[in-house]
Formats: sequence, structure tokens, C-alpha cells
Amino acid sequence: MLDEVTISKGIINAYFKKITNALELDVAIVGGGPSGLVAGYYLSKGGKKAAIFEKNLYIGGGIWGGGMMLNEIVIQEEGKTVLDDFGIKTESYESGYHTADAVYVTSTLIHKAMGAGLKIFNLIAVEDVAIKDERVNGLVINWGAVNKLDWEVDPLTVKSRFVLDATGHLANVTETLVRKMGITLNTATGGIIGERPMDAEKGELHAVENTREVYPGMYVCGMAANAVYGGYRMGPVFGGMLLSGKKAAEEMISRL
Ligand code: 48F
Repeated sequence: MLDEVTISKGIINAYFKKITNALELDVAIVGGGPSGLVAGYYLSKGGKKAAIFEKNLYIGGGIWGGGMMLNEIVIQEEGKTVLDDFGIKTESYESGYHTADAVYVTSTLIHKAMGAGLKIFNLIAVEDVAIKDERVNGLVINWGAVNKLDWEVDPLTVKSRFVLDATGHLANVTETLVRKMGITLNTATGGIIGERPMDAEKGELHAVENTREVYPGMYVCGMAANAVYGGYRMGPVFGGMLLSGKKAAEEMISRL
């Protein structure tokens, strides 16, 4: 006989054990899109304690929808090396271009990242960072629903040695840090430059180049990196997102 209260207790106890264990991390990743998932995979494989906080119910960010909801993505040669690490099969299209089913790619990124030990907290939004001695040292979190409804509920805090802003086009965490601290970033203008229009070739290169520590203790990757440093957008070609996540993980691993 199934007992409903035992089911409830199981969920509550398992969740609280999981989140309590994630209150002190090596890397706290904000955003569960492709760049954040790939970073989480390599960090976990490298033996680091990492978790993703994603405000939405679903994980995967903008990858599920392919290009304009045609759920296929394009990957170029260098990006394919990351998919190879995940064991994800692609189809050759033309020389230098590969296609892959967006749902298959997204679900496998999630599956392999969690298999490597990454913890994922969906439905949790990051509303701020924690600062100590002019260095980012954690995240301020709240329920995604509370954030969406704009309710005034006080948050909780997660401590981490590094934060990774993988929030996509809005560069949400970096934007919050700049707005609240009035800091000067290591960008050409000292502020968030903003994403440029479409240029797939440049955008892909920029996503990787722009992946770096944007403020002591905080890295930025994926489209957030292009938004902060003024890189071009690239649309549904995903190699840059994957390589950016990998680069962020490798740089942080070398410092942990
Ligand atoms: O946008 P997203 O997929 O970021 P990405 O990893 O990849 C970009 C591509 O999908 C695509 C592209 C490349 O071809 O241009 O757009 O850079 O995923 C970002 C995730 O961050 C979450 C958001 O819901 C999404 O799933 N997110 C954003 N702000 C917050 C957040 C926040 N404050 N707290 C938690 N999650």
C-alpha cells in the first residue's frame, strides 16, 4: 500500500539533502542553456563540485527550438569535438557543417552532465550575487515563481569559489552586478557593451574569445559573454556555445 505522506516525506528529505549539500560549491552556474550545461559537465568530470540554478521549469535554454522552431541545430567541426565527448551523433550536411536533432542534443547534454555529477536546480532564479572583499563569492537565490511574480520574499544564499554567468542574451547576473555595485568591468567601455547583430562566423569566434573572468570570482560564458563584451549573435549554430562552456570550465578548474 502506497502511503501519500511517505511519498511527501521522501521528496522533502531528498530535496533538502540535495540543496543543503549544494550550499557550498566550487562553481555555481547560473542558467541551464547549452553553455552552462557543458561547463557543468567538464567541471564535474574534473572532480569539482558544481551546480546549475535555472529559473525555468525546463533545462536547456534556447537549444530545444533549433532555428525558428525547426528543431535541428548546426554544428561546425570544432564544436563537434564537444559533442563527441558527450557521445552525441551528428549527421554530415556539407563540408564543415553537421546537423543534429535539437531534442536529442539537449536531453543528452543534460543526461551526461548529471551523470558526471552535476546537480541541477530548476525552478530557482538567481536574483543577485554575494560579494566579499570586492570578489564575487556566491549567489542569492529565490524561487523562479517568486521572481516572476515579483513578490517581496527574502532569498537564501549559496557560497561558491566561482560564479559562472551562463544566462544567455540578457547577461542577467553581470547586469545585476554592474547595476548594484556601479563597478567598472574589464570591457572596452567599462560597462556591458551589448550584443551585436547577426554574423555567425564572428559570433562563434567571439563567444569563445569573450569567455573569461568578467569580475573577480565571476566568469561569463555563452551568449552572455557576447552580450557583455559586444560580440555578434550567431543564431542556431551551436559550436561556440559548447566550446565556450568548455573553456570556462577549464579556466576555473586550473584555478581551483
Ligand atoms: O539562452 P541560453 O540557452 O544561453 P546560452 O547557453 O545559449 C544560447 C543559445 O541557446 C542561443 C544562441 C546560440 O546559438 O544564441 O540563444 O548562452 O540559456 C540561458 C538560461 O539561463 C536562464 C534562462 O532561463 C535560460 O534557461 N536564466 C536567465 N537568467 C536567469 C536564469 C536567472 N537570473 N536565474 C536563473 N536562470
